[in-house]
Amino acid sequence: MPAPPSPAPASSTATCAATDVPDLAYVDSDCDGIDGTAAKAIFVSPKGDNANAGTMAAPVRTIAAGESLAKAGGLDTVLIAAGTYPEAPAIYNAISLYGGYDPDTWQRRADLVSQSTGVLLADFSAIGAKAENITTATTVQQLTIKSPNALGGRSAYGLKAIEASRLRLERVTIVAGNGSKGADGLAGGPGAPGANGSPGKSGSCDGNVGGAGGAGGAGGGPAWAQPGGHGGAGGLGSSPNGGADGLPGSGGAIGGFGGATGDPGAAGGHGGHGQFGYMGGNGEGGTGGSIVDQSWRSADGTTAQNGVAGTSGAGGGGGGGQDVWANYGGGNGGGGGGQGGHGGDGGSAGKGGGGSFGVFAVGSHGLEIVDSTITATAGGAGGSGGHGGVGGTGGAGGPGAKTCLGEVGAGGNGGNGGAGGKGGQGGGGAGGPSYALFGVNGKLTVTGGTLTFGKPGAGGTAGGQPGGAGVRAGI
Ligand SMILES: [Ca+2]
Ligand SMILES: [Ca+2]
Ligand SMILES: [Ca+2]
Repeated sequence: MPAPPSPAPASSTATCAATDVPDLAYVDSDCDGIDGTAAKAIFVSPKGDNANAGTMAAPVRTIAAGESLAKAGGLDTVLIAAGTYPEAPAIYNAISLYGGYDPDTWQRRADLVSQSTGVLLADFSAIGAKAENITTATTVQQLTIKSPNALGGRSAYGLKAIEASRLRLERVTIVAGNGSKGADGLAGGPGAPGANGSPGKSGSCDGNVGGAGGAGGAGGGPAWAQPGGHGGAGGLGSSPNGGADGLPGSGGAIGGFGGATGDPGAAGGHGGHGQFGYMGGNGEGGTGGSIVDQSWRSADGTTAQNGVAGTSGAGGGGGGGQDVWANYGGGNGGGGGGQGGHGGDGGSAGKGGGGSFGVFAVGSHGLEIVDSTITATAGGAGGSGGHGGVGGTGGAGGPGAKTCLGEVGAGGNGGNGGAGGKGGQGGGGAGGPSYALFGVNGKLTVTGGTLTFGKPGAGGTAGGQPGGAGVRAGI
């Protein structure tokens, strides 16, 4: 019969376990000198070098390098000494991150801060850390994660969690930077001015030939404001008909009546003026936003309407001829009406402002947040819509001719075109929101800790709505 095994010494092996997971009581359960198992972890320190092997004696410098070594070595633990890391950690499935270690002794304390500063991405959004596809239990413990402020109307995310259902945050501090103001819309261009009416042609004292009416102002192509009315021709002394009436303008301006034949012939009437165009409608302001490519996009405003063109002036009437036999005179031509000014272009829309999100989660059902401090700061304001362009001035009516007025009638002046209307102001963008926790398609579990949100961004003029704000929304 074999002898019974001798009892283990009471001092050491009885209290040492086979494994040691880093925990918030910092218990060195396997008695290897640190909280955690030194032989099965990668070490990261501000005093490290990425050419090192990542051991306790030879740590690496960056969290990313530590994670690479853990992956390559089939390890699941990265221990991070106190200090600052200018990076945005990617949190990988089944590789846990533990901060709060003394960089010299690798002892762990509550007052030691291991902090990453985050980065600004190429699209100008800011991110502190990103966890994606976490399907196996993965822990981030005693780490401080910050993001810089976003730029270019983009959002700042402390932690972006995409399908990170098995992620557990313990005593983590997350601070998202400010969302950025949305871009203002561009001002609309001014409307082109209307063309002037042409002067009437001169009549004659004795020639019995009336002057032609001036052409109405025209220009800018078929989509443009209607041309002014043509001026009436001067009458013949040998005819009882008198000068011709000017043609009406586009908006109903009445042409000047032709002057009667006589001695002297009567003057033609002036053409009526066109009307002012009216202002284009403002664009609509943005409200709320949506998730696009796993990021927040506050709603933009819409572009404003263009101003409406002014209407054109009518032509002046032709002057009457002189009806004295053998001394007949031809009346003077009326001036053409001026063209209406084109409307100013509407201003373009303001863009939505960026939000500030402590944790932004998409499809992360079951993500746990324990005794952590999550802070969102200010959302960016929505951009203002661009102002509308001024309307073009109306073309001037052409003057009627005024030759030999002792014998024949003057041509009437053409009416002026109306000025174009101003373009509307573009709609303002929605303000960026501020939420400590925000997301879709998932449900987070929060135990203890502190959740704080900041001031949401104001809506841009005209009509943009402010962003939402709160401790948590959607998750
Ligand atoms: Ca432990
Ligand atoms: Ca240990
Ligand atoms: Ca005459």
